[in-house]
Formats: sequence, structure tokens, C-alpha cells
Amino acid sequence: MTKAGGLVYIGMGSNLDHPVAQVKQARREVAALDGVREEEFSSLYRSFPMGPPDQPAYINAVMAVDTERPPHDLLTALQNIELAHGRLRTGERWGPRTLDLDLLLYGRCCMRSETLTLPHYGLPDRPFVLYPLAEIAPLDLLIPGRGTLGELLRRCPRDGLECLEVDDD
Ligand code: PH2
Ligand code: MG
Ligand code: MG
Repeated sequence: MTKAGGLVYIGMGSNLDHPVAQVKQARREVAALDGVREEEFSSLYRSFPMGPPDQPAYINAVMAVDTERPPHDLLTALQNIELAHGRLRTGERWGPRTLDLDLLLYGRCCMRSETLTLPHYGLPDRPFVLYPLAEIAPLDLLIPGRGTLGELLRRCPRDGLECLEVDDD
């Protein structure tokens, strides 16, 4: 169990170079990190791009892990996985990407540093985060400073978010 209590939730997204395969591979790589155990993995979802509209649809999912690794150390490990997937930092805000791994929640931890804000600032109003999260987390999950997951979900339209067929692997 994390020192802050509760699980760590990681948001995954991809809209370049076989997004479904990118996300499935990232799941295996996160689960294989030292000191990290997979607890849950949501369905895959297809979502309209938030940001510049002239980019492909995204595949999104959320993963729950249990870990003793501290937040910044885990963030670095996730960024290394992004880089190994050919992630380029073009500087374009919300531009297309091969793989995005966002630390959404780290138990009940609240922090703001230059590189990491917890909970993730986009969590409260992004359907492609909240709906997959609600598949694997209880609706009474407390999002520090924001209320419960159920409350956030009620205020968040699906915005065309589509759950893909389940295929177990
Ligand atoms: N991520 C972004 C920008 N826009 N749009 C969707 N649908 N899904 C994402 O994961 C996403 C996005 C930047 O992180
Ligand atoms: Mg993101
Ligand atoms: Mg990111």
C-alpha cells in the first residue's frame, strides 16, 4: 500500500502509430516496473481529441496500481516508458502523441511541484479520464479537493466517448 494510503491511478492515452497496441503494451510495461503491482485495468475507450481538432481520435484507459515508489520516482519511470514509445515533446499543447501516461491520483496525496500536480489538474472534467476511472474505482472515491468521483462524473457529459469491445489479454 502506498504511504499516502489508497491506490495509484494512471491515465493512458495514444492517438498515433497504432494507439490500441500502444496502450496495451504500456499496460504490460507499467505492470513490469520494479515495486509496482497492477490492481485493475479499465476497458479501452475511443475519444474525440481535446485540443486541436485536426488530429486522430484517442484511445484512452485507466490503470490502478499499488506501489511503494514515491510519486516523483514513479513519474520518471512513466516518462521513460513514454520516451521508449517514441514520444516526442513538440511543445504543441494537447497535440498528438504515441503515448501519454498521466499520474492521476496517488492515494490521497495532494502536491504541486514544477513537474507534478496531484490530483492531476485535468481529472475533474475529462470524460476520457472519469469514465474509465469509474469502471475500476468506487464512486465514493475521494478526489482530494474536488469531491467524490461520483459527483464529478454526474457533471461530466460523455462527449462522444465510446467504450470499445472487451477483449481479454
Ligand atoms: N490527451 C491530451 C490532449 N487531448 N484528447 C483525448 N481525447 N484524450 C487524451 O488523452 C488527450 C486528449 C493531452 O494529454
Ligand atoms: Mg494527458
Ligand atoms: Mg501527460
